[in-house]
Amino acid sequence: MENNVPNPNPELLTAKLLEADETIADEEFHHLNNPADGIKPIVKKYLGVPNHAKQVGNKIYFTDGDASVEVIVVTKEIIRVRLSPHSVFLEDFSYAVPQLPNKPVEFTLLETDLEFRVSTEAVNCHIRKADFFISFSDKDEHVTSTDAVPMHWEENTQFGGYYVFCTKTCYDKESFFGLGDKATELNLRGKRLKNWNTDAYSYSFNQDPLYRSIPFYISVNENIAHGIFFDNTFKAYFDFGAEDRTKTSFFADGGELQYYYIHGPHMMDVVKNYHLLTGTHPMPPLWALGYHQCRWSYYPENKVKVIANGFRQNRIPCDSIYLDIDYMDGYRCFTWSPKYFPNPKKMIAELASAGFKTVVIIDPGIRVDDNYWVFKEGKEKKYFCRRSDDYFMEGHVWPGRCQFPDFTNPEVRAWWGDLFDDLVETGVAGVWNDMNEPAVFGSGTFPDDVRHQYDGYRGSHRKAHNVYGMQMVRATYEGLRKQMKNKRPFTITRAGYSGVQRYSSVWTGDNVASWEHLKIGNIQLQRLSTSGISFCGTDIGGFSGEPDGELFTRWIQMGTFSPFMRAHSAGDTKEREPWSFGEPFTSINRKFIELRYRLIPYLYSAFWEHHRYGFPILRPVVMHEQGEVSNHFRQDEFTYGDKILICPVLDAGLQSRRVYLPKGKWYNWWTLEMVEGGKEHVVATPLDIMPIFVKAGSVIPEYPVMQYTGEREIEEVKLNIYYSDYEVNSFLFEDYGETFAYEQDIYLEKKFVVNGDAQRLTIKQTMEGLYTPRYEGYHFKVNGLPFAPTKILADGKEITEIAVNADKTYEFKFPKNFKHIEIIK
Ligand code: MIG
Repeated sequence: MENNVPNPNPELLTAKLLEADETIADEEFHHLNNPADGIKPIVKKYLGVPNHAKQVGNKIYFTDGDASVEVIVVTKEIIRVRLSPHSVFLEDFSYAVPQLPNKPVEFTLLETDLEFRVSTEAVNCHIRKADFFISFSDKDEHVTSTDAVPMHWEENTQFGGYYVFCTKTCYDKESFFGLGDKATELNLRGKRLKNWNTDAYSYSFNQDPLYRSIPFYISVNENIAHGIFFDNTFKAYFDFGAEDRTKTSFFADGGELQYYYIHGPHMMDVVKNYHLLTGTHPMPPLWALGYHQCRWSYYPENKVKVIANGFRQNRIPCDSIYLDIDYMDGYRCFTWSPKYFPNPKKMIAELASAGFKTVVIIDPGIRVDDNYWVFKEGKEKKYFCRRSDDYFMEGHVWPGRCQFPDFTNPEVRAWWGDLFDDLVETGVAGVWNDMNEPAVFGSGTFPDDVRHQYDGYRGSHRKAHNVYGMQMVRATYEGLRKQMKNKRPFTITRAGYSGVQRYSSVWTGDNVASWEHLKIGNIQLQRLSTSGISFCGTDIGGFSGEPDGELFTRWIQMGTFSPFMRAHSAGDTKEREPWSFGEPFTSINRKFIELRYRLIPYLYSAFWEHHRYGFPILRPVVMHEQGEVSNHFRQDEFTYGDKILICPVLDAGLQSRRVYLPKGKWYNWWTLEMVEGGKEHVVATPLDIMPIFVKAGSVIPEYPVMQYTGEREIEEVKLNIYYSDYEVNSFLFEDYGETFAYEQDIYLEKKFVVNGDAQRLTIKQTMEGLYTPRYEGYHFKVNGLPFAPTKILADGKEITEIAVNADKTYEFKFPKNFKHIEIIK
């Protein structure tokens, strides 16, 4: 094959890319830089000239005579591209995308003098004849993405396979988002990042890689967004104009060069289509949306009870308590310390009767101990990972010398899932998976040569490393789901790969009690949410180090609006409960945790929008207004669902701060003042206030404050209505909150439409679904009315009991099945 090298010197470019990365083996580095020293230089091969196109169903193959490119029309917005150096494609298998959407899509294949072109209703994929450049354009022929160098590869003489590279043009004003939990600015422009799951205790700003690998990014350029999902589990790199400001590259140490081009034009379309490929979170049990209290560790049993009592005595709502590694017997998974927890079933039952769910940690390392049944079974069944020369993969973690189940083996996953039967029987409601990068003391992780079954597709640890944690939590989730019958399990994991959201929530790992980390966490959660993982949270307060009362309270405030809300701290820190800092902190923490509980129906509805329709729960400002380039650099404000905008207070001693509001009208949650969006506002931020704004026209549902979800039967739901002079839709999702009945359509989806003018405000309700909530009525609170009402008509009947408040809000009640309310001047 002739190497076709259109770029003046792409060798050099790649050499530079490699040079900057210490993790590419030294030997190769040496080759690249000393091609004349007698060692055979690495040969980088480029796609040649496409001479041929062949269509097989929705797949089109192009070849230069030796190498081939496969283009699959997945949907009208999604095109998958795959390269094979010698035209032999691997069997299609992906942990991220269990199944490609398989609705037939209309497309055309066209050949001109210059190119081959695959077109759907929304996208064109161009394959240029001169040089095999692949580019994409929208239906107006506007090019959104184009190769800057043809796709290329290098043989890997040690493991087999290839190092694979794709380099695209990076446009002048192009911005980049996504990529999971990266602890850096929200906009990734100018960054070079790596995906390799890593236990990153006390990570710092810009430290990379961290715990998860999400090889998905979103580009926004000239108000058009597209996404690239590089579904490759090997150690992978992304360069967004860092090496060369005109180029964006993604490349990996092995596997196929395979990526999905996902067309926008809006970031939201890209995220929804990424979810179409990789799935969404299942509906969480309602209690998991409450406040969680964690610590390394609460033990013995009595300490756990003291903490639980502390919540009830302080009247601070809480739904769950976590048991970290010390609950086990010598850190052996699936055992209990007879000394600290002599009767776990009784303890868990007592906690449950006080409204607490118990969540326990489970690590992947299994202690090598022939008297320990889990080890014995795993050994007998050959379930532990082995090295390439067949000896077991051994490493030290908490229990001492350990072996590790190969979670990429479906039989091992089923076995692991069944191991939870005792824990479930004991009453455990949720499982926390830690150390599953996998982390090993000393060496960091497994050596590259460890073998994995990989669901029958075999591979070394190089291929399985980034999915190990995801497959562990998958085994956990599937096992729990089976054991808990029809109840929704709760799982949380530290490591993950794209698609992990189908099995778990995540937290951002071992952060630090510092203001800087509050800022990092704020960005990480927005980024996770736009990268497929909406059910996410940080260790509130910071895992290591000591927050003061102010930092802890500001963190609780932000955490109130994290889809997953949990305080956690390392074992060597001072007490870290919401009342540990005295007043005024305790009261403010209570006020915010209560707010969390009040807004549970709103969050739950946002969760449904996520689960069912693929919307992220947290949405950075750029997702609302991507056309405005200045918004590409805003990373403090975000919306929680689509109606509530939050701007956390991220510095000590701050009495006010600037908050940008997207265009439209907003209400200050605290003062009810109406403000115009499309600009920044200075907002007062005394310690008990965090800026919260509600979109005009919203209906925000609210539950009464309870000490835990389900403490009492809900008698009525409060609907906070915010006047608007244009039409706005809101949703409320309701169901049993703990079963999978929603999969059989047992739920209720309510839609509210609010619209007003100078004379009236109308609220309409429609609903769909098979569920009937038990409460009878709504308690309406109408905010921001520009007139004093003389009459309120509900389904034609006049409402006579109206409370008029000093702040010009109006309250009244009406049965929950209303269709039409009119508030008249
Ligand atoms: O080596 O289980 O990130 O949340 O408390 C430390 C003890 C292991 C790391 C987790 C942290 C957890 C801790 N774990």
